[in-house]
This record gives sequence, structure tokens and C-alpha cells, in this order.
Amino acid sequence: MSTELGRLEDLPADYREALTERNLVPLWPNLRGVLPPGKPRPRTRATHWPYASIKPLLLQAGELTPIEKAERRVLVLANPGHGLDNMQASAAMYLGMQLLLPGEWAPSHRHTPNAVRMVVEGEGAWSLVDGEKCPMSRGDLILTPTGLWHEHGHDGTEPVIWLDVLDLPLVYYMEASYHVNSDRQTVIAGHGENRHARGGLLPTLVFERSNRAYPMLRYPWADARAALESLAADQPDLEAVQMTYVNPQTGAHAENILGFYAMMLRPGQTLTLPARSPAMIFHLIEGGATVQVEQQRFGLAEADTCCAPGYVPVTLANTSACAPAFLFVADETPLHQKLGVYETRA
Ligand code: 1HN
Repeated sequence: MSTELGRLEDLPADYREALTERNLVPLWPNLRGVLPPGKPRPRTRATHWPYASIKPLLLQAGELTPIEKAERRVLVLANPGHGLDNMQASAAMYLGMQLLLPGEWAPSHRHTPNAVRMVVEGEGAWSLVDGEKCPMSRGDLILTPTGLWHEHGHDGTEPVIWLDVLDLPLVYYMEASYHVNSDRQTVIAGHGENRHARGGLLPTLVFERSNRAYPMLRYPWADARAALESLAADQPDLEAVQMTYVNPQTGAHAENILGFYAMMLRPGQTLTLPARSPAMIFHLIEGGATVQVEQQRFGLAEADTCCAPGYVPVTLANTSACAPAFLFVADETPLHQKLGVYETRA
């Protein structure tokens, strides 16, 4: 039973003033706000950011703001439900589209928030993470976990654009967000993706150069796509053709706070994801799809991005009857699981 609770206005003005002067606040007028009945009231609104509307403005940023004046030339995909100034796609997720032009260098730094890059278009750029030079091609996922040095460079001839996903809102809320700059990193030979390229086989640790917390930093799209196609062919009745990006040495999520997935929708497929507590983001890598969140329905073209709040079902549909659609998905699952608030509702 949920009774009406007393309001702030019900209290005498002099009593309220006496509380305020002593840095005290009555709980009962705020109790239903912080503990709504049955389910949370997310600020996160289902929001669609069409790539066609981002790209021209990002290229214009390339003309207006030199890289030295930006360090990272990014347009943030801000959720209006959180207020645009707060740079949040959801409670814990930050999204941005970043542009690097030929010859530019985004200087080396490290910071406490975890980041990943999902490459959207262009060839010739690279991200140097913890000494490992990661080439960037469409669909590649490159990790820059908390505390690892990273810088970006571009030896190609066309603009390169990628999607950044960070847990910045959470780390900032924790008052734990800061960065440190450095000079250029030294490149160290060897790539985690080559050392972990075959399922079920791991390098014997005694021969490893180091026992790194993040043994794999680049997940090439060609491999993720092939893994989805194999899974779909192996299990024709499997509804959700989805792979999780994991740390190959532990099998845990690739990063500590956000989860990352590659998903395939079979030709003509409609897939309803049950309501779950974490918010989600969807980025269409290949094909055509719709994303339905309650009353809203977004038509995603290639390179479009959208988000959905937690606690509501999401229905995805492939708009093509003859070709598969491929999506990159990010969500707050590891965070919710670690904190013990993860829920699925039937
Ligand atoms: C960052 O370090 C990058 O390294 C991109 O490319 C976006 C947004 C907020 C804080 C740090 C990058 C970022 C960021």
C-alpha cells in the first residue's frame, strides 16, 4: 500500500528554515521521488542520432577547430532526458563521435573512465593503447580500459570517424574522474588479438611478455562478423545471435563497467529483448534495422546510433528480407551485475 506522504509545503516556514540553516532535509517529501513504486523512473529517453545529421557537423568541426585546440574533436551524443550539458547517453554511458583528419595526432593521455572506440568510417588511423598499435577499420572495437595510455594518429588520406563509448558519467558521479597527459608512447611489438585468435586456446602464461589485466585491446570486425555467421549457421533456431566481447583470459566482460556485444539479425527477423535493468545503446554496422522502444520506433541506417532506457522491452527488426543486419550493442550489464541490482523482467 502506498499512502500520500506529507509535502514540504505542509511544514511551517520557520521549521523549514531551521532545517536548512543546519543542513538538514526531511526525507518524507522526497521519499517517493528516490524510491518510486514498482520500477525506476529513468531520465534516459529513447533517442536516435542519425549519422547523416552528425557527419556534416563533425566535418565542419574539423574546419572550425584544429586538433591542438580540441585534443579530442568530438560531438557528444547527449540524451535530452539528462540535459544536454551533462553529456550522458544514459545514467552510466557517454557516447561521442570523434573525427581525426589525415596527419593529425590526438595526444597521449590516460584517465580513470574506461573507453572503447567503434570505428565508423575511414582507413589509415590507429590508436596506440598501452604500447600496442591498433589499426582502425570499420566495425573494429578498440579498448582503452581505465588507466591505460592512449593516443590516436592518422596516416591515411580521408577523414576517419569513430564512436566513443565511455563510463564517464558514472566515474564522474563518483568524483573519481581525472586524466594525466604524457609524451608519445613507444610502440611495443605484438598484438593481443593475434595471441588470442583461436577459440579455446590461450597463450601459456609463463611465456607471455607480461600478465596484463587487459590482454586483448583490438577486436577486429572481420572476426566478430565471422563469429556471428558461424553461430547463426550452427544454431538455425537460435533467436538472439549475439556475441559478447570478453577478456579472453578470464571470460569476463572486456571492461569492468560497460558490456559490449556484436549482434546479427537474420534476414526478416524480429527480436524482442526482455525488459532488463541496464540501459542499452545500438549502433548499426551493416544493413537496415528498426528499434522499437515503447511508443517510439527508430529506423536505423548504417552508422546510426540510438539508446533505450532500462526496464522496458526493446524490439529490433531487420528491414531486409534477404540480407542479415549487424549491430554493435553497449549496455550497463557488468555494472548492474557487480552492484547486485541487475534484473530481467518477463
Ligand atoms: C577521451 O580520452 C577520448 O581518448 C575520447 O579519444 C572521448 C571523452 C571524455 C573523456 C575522455 C579519446 C573522451 C575522452
